[in-house]
Amino acid sequence: MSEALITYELDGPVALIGLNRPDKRNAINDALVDELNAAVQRAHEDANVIVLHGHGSNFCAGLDLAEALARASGKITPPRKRRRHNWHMVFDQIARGPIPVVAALHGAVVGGGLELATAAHVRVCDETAFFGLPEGQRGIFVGGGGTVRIQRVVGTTVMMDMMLTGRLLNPAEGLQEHIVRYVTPAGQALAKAKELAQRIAQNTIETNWKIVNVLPRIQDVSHDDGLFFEQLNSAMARPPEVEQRLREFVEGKAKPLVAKDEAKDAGAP
Ligand code: 1HE
Repeated sequence: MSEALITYELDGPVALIGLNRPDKRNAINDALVDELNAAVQRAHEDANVIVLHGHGSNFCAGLDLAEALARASGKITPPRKRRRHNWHMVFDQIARGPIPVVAALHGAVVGGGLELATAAHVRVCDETAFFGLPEGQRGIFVGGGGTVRIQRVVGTTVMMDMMLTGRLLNPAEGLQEHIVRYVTPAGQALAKAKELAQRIAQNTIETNWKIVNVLPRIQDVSHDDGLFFEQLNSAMARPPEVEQRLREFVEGKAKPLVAKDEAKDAGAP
């Protein structure tokens, strides 16, 4: 049997999902999308938080261009199930699934790799990372939700420039354009992502679900509707665990909040 294109590991409440095609720079082919889909579904059953990372020297080189060529030249036709497991559906399961996802990025984070990264909720990179959208150079277009998600993250001006000119962003620029929130020294993005995931896992499952599901939806509606949804969600039934957490705070027993400038501790400028 050939080696898995996706690795899956459970570390307490955190599922580690790794892109595992390092010899092809973790380029995304149909088989990898299917395995990613299965891993994400499994994590939704097993875990409270996902860490998404790449094996080898890059996070992800985007669409598998060799497979895309084979398809464009009629050498292969996509299997029927691709209609169900396409990029949009799988990336949406990451972005709007029940649990938060932290992405650990390094090396190439380009094309579909950047689309995948921006489906995650918190993104960390190390100083080897670079971000790009080389679709223009390849004669294709983004197809993994980038027009919706990347444009929201970096804004039209930056995405337009990246797509038209092929400009690559370095980690400092990635931080400036909100592609990442944390920059670490080389080789430490995964460790930082795991640390953040363990911290996120200490929140209640219900609040994490609301954060990753309510925030992006409120971004899509009007001011009035947003306030209405917010009210509905804050009024939703509170499990006993919430009462206990509120009591801990009121009685002075809650843990202090984490230092505000911790992004700087993580190596950010
Ligand atoms: C690939 C791919 C790939 C590498 N599809 N095989 N993505 C791109 O335009 C990025 C294309 N890749 C690169 O620019 C470079 O490979 C990297 C900068 C990512 C890494 O460079 P490097 O020097 O470490 O590796 P390499 O020697 O270029 O590649 C190593 C192998 O990986 C080589 O295969 P080999 O059999 O000759 O060893 C490459 O062919 C292979 N490889 N990247 C297929 N992408 C749904 S829409 C989304 C649209 C997009 O994602 S567009 C962006 C596509």
